[in-house]
Amino acid sequence: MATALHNLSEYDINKIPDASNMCFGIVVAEWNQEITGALLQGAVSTLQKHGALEENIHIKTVPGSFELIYGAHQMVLNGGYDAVIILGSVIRGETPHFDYICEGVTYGIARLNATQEIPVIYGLLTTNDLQQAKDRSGGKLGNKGDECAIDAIKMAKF
Ligand code: RBF
Repeated sequence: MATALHNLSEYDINKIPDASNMCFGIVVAEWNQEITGALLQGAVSTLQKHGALEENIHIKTVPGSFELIYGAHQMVLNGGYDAVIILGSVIRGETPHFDYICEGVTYGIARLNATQEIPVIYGLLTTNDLQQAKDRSGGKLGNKGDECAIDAIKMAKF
C-alpha cells in the first residue's frame, strides 16, 4: 500500500530546508476532531522542529472539510504566508456524501494550487473507517500532519 511505503514521519531531518524565516497558515476542520487535532499537533510540532517560530504558524478552524477550500483561499488572499496547509478527515459513511466532499475538496485545493501564488498542502484523510484515520494521524502509519509540514517547508522553499 502506498502509505505503508511512504511514511514521511520517519525521514532524514538533514534534508529538509530551515523554516526559521518562513510563515505558515494552517486551516483545520472540526469534523472528526480527534483525528484532525492529532494531525494539527503533528504539523505544528514538525514545523517547529525545523525552526518555524510559534508566532509564524497561524491556525484557523472551519466546521467541516468542505469549508477547507474557502479557509485556504482566504489565507492565500490574506498574504504573508509561504505555504498554507489544510487538515481534514472524511470518513466513509453509508451515503455518497463522502465521495462528494472528497471530490469537492480535492478539486478546490487543486484549483487553488493552479491559480494562486503560494502552495496549498493537501492534508485530507479520506478513509473507510475511524481506525484507518487513527492509523494515519499518529498511529501505525505515522502522522500525515508531520508529512504535510515537511511538504509545506519544501514547497515554501520551491
Ligand atoms: N466533514 C468532514 O470533515 N468529514 C466528514 O466525514 C464529513 N461527513 C459529512 C457527512 C454528511 C452527510 C454531511 C452532510 C456533512 C459531512 N461533513 C463532513 C461536513 C462537510 O464537510 C461540511 O462541513 C458541511 O456539508 C457544510 O458545508
